[in-house]
Amino acid sequence: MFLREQSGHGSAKGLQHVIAKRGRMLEVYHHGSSVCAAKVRLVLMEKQIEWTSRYVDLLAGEQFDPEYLKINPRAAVPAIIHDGAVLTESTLICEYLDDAFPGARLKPAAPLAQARMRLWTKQVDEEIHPATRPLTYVVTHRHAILARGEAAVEEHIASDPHPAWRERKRRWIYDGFGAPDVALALGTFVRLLQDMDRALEGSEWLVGDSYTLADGALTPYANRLEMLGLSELWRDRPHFARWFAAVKDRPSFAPALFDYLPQELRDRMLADGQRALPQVRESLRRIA
Ligand SMILES: N[C@@H](CCC(=O)N[C@@H](CS)C(=O)NCC(=O)O)C(=O)O
Repeated sequence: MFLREQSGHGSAKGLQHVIAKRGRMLEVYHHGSSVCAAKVRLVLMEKQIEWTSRYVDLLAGEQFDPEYLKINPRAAVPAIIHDGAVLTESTLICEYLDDAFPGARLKPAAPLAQARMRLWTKQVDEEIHPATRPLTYVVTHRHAILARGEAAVEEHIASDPHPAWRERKRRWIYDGFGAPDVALALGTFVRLLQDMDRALEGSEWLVGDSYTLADGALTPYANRLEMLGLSELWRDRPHFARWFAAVKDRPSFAPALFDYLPQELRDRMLADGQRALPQVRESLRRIA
C-alpha cells in the first residue's frame, strides 16, 4: 500500500499525526501515467522545487486505500502535503506552488494575461481532461484489461465506486472506438488543436512571450496524444507543432513526463497507439 514509503509514521494514530510529524517538507502524491500529476511535476521541475515522492499506484488501486482517501476523498492523484496542509486539484496545486515557492514565475504578472492563462487551465479541467480518459481507454488500457479474461474485466469495472463510470468503462472496454463518447472526445481535441494553433500563430507561448502555467497544463495532454498515435491531429497545425517542439526542448519535459512512467507502460502505450491508427483515422474522417 502507498503509505509504505513513510516508514516510522504508521497509520495507526491517523493522518493528522502523520502530517504533523512531517514538518515542512513537500510531499507529492502522484503516479507515472497520470496527466494531472505530470502537470504538477512540470511545475516542480520548472521551479526546481525540492519534493518527496509518494507514489500512488493507480493501476494497483492504491487510490482507494482508506489512508489515501483521507488525503483525497476523490480517490485521485495528484495531492500534496506542504507545511502540514493537504491540497488537491492539479490546477490549484500548480498555482499554489508558483505562489508559495521561489524560482521562475509561471504566472504572468498582468491581470489580463493571468485571466487568459486561466482560460486555458479552466479548459483543461473542464473539457480536455474529461476527454482524455475515453481515448486512453479505447486506444490502450482496454487491450491490457481484456487480455486478463472476462472475470478480470468484470472485476475491473466493478472496482469503480461510481455506477455511471462503471457503465462508461464497460463500453470503452468492450466497444472500443464504437463507444458513444469517443467521437465526442476526439472532437474536443480537434477543436483544442485548432484553438492552440491560432493562439500560437501570434505569440511564442500560449499567453504572450513567456512560458506560463497554461503551457505546462497543456503539455501532458499533447504528450498523451502523441503517445496514443494521435499526432496526425497537428499535421496541418504548424504553430502547435513548433510550440510542442519547444516544450519538449525544455529541461523539465523528459523528467516530468517520463521519469516516473514505467518503461513497460510507455512502450505499451506507443505500440497500442500505432495499432489504433486506422481506427483513429476512420473516426477523424467521420467527425470531419
Ligand atoms: N480534477 C482533478 C482530476 C484528478 C484525476 O482525474 N486524476 C486521475 C489521474 S490523471 C486519477 O487519479 N484517476 C484515478 C483512477 O483512475 O482511478 C485534478 O486536476 O487533479
